[in-house]
Amino acid sequence: MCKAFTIFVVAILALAASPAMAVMLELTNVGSQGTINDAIFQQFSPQPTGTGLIDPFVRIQAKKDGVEEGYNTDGEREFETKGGNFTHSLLLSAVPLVTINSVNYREFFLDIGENESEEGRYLSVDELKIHLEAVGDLSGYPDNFSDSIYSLDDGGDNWIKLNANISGGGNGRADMLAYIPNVLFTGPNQYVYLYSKLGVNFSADNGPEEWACVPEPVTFALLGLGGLFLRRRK
Ligand SMILES: [Ca+2]
Ligand SMILES: [Ca+2]
Ligand SMILES: [Ca+2]
Ligand SMILES: [Ca+2]
Repeated sequence: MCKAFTIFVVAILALAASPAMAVMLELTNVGSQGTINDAIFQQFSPQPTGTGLIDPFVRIQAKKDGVEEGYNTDGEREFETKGGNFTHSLLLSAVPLVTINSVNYREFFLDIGENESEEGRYLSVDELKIHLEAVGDLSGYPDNFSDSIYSLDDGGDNWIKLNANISGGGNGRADMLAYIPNVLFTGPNQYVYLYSKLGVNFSADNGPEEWACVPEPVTFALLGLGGLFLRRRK
């Protein structure tokens, strides 16, 4: 009896000491959404007429299928970050501010391009970190960077599962919206750096992945938010 009680107490203590449970957010159905560390993530398929509206600020693509990571900068491109016009510095003023249920968020789009096979269509967003810095050409990640203002993995190894086929599989149409609480974007630094790592849980393949912002003013009525209109503020 005494031994059983001891085992019970040890089990309770072990449970209390274990790290917070990791979250796997599944955005594999139309309009599905969820929250990780106060940021809202939502599956989103824009109308194809949106071509030209989206302005990518970082393009990431693995050389071979697998894991890829990168971030936007005007400086040296690291990891699997691609050069050219699709990767550049980003000022906070260029990131749309939207209000959802009376809370202000900064809005980002992710456009993934995956092969359409049964397994290939899936892609995981395994890390997402946002930093604010004084200049737009930093490199040497993460040593030369300030602490992140947002991290997907605060509190556990969280990740997001995407299904590229909902938006047609390829590039040119966004797959996910990310809403990061605006209250986190404080301080004098105006350059936004978005670091992400994809493909750990579900492999990256086929075309590149791109994070983007949509120039204001645009108004969307989003599925999955109960038809709620998101007001873009000037
Ligand atoms: Ca896509
Ligand atoms: Ca894949
Ligand atoms: Ca993670
Ligand atoms: Ca891809």
